[in-house]
Order: sequence, then structure tokens, then C-alpha cells
Amino acid sequence: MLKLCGFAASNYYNKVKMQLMEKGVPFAEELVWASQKDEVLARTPIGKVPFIEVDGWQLAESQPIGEYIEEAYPEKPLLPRDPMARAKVRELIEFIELHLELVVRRLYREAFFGGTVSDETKKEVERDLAKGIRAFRALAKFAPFVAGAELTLADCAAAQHLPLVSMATKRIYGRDFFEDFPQVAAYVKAMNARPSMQKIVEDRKANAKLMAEMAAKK
Ligand SMILES: N[C@@H](CCC(=O)N[C@@H](CS)C(=O)NCC(=O)O)C(=O)O
Repeated sequence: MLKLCGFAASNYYNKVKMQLMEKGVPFAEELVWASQKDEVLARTPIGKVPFIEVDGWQLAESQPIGEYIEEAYPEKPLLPRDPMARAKVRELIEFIELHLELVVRRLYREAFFGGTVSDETKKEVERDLAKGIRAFRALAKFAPFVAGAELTLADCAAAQHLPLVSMATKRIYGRDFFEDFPQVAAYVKAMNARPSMQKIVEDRKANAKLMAEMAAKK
């Protein structure tokens, strides 16, 4: 059986988990923390999660993992058949991850982990996020799903990453950078009502609690 490895507070882990649940693919989970320890690097070459293990293979990076799952489990596809429609879904994922999530990630240390981020970084993130949000606005459909009428892999990514943009910008700048793009909050609410997301949110909370307990013991 396919094994999903990582931790439930990870948005990239949950991107894959949502895909598996939405498709009804049976899977097991193993709690693995991101790490540079040899035993972790032996399973995921840059020490990041998620990775999957299947039939003796290990595969890292959520996007190739997602593409593998689509090909290995073609029932209930989360990529459209039409080549351009498929490419547009992948384009949205790239924009959400490269130009929103990876930009806002630079704030997480202060927004979520009790650290600090320099004023210079905050200014750079503000500038880069404005560009990323403008691009995302031009691409996102919310009709009702992020790429159009059907649930796709782009929703598995968007449902995890978009709330982080709102949460982190609220904490760092005192305002949600999506505040004048109300379709985002309505979309996140609708996605959170799906059984897959309810399970993800429940597991994420339990994992975050475990992380807090571990941090308190250090
Ligand atoms: N591009 C990677 C990103 C994965 C990622 O950044 N995972 C985080 C957890 S959400 C991680 O492992 N961080 C540890 C690190 O950066 O060393 C993917 O799509 O899987």
C-alpha cells in the first residue's frame, strides 16, 4: 500500500493527503519530521516532506508525487483530459506555490514559530506578494473550484496554501492581503467543509499540539 510520509501540520503533506482522500486511494501514513539526519536523508534526498513509499520506491516533492498518483490511480481523475486544461491546472499550482506560498513562507518564522523576520524581508515579501496575488487573481476561476467547474489537483494545493497567506499577512502586517479578494475566503470556507479537509484540519491540529509539546520540553 502507498505510504505517505511526513507530518500533518505540513501544507505540502496535506496537498498530497487531500488528493489521496478525494480520489479514494487507500494509503498509510508515517510520521516523519523534516530533517537533515542521515536516516531521513536516506528516504527524502533534501530532508523535506512529503515523500511517499510504494513498492520499494521512494518519491519526494509533492508535485511529482501528485502526478504519479494521477497516473497510477486513474479513477476519479483530478487533472482534466484536455492537454491545455491540464496545463492550466499545473500553471495555477506553480503560481500558487512559487509566487504565493514560497513568498509568504519567508514570514512563517515570525508569524507561526515565535522567531523574528527582518523589516527588509517584510518589505520584500510585501512587494513580491502584491505581484503574486495580482497574477493569481488573473488565473483563478473560483467557478466554484479554483481552476473551474471541477475539483482538480490545483484545489488540493490551494486549499492548503491560500489560508497561510491570509494568516501570515494578518499576523505580520495587521491585514489579510486577500481582504479585497473575498472569493478566496468564501472558497476556503467551502473547501474546509469537504470531508477530506475536515480530516486534514483535525489531524493538523493534533500534530500542531504535538509540536508545541515537543518544543516546550526542549
Ligand atoms: N517543494 C516541496 C516543498 C515541501 C516543503 O517545503 N516541506 C516542508 C514542510 S511544509 C519541509 O519539509 N520543510 C523542511 C525544510 O525546509 O528543510 C514539495 O512540494 O513537496
